[in-house]
Amino acid sequence: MMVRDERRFKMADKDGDLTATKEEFTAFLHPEEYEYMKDIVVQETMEDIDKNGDGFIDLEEYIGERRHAPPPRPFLNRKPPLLPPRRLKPSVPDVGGFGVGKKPLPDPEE
Ligand SMILES: [Ca+2]
Ligand SMILES: [Ca+2]
Repeated sequence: MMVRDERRFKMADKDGDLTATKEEFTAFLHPEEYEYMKDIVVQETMEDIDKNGDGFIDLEEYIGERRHAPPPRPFLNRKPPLLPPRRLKPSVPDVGGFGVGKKPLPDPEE
């Protein structure tokens, strides 16, 4: 898991200075929302499903993944507050994270 986080962090760190800007950190947390992070999303998802590590997902691995995977439990995911959970499974539609963090803030300047 540490290796994966490090790899993903480096992918999100566009300028390679090993320091995450707000945008880079957002890309790290929500790689599926960033085009340049798509490869790592696919790679991580495949690694999750590809149990025997042959680089391919066969039907059994795919079905087994779906059968044994626990249902999405947003509050069980490691996440910072006010952000919806990471969704790495492409087959799971984004349900909007219950609107967490999506509520528009009132702008006192306007
Ligand atoms: Ca950076
Ligand atoms: Ca396999």
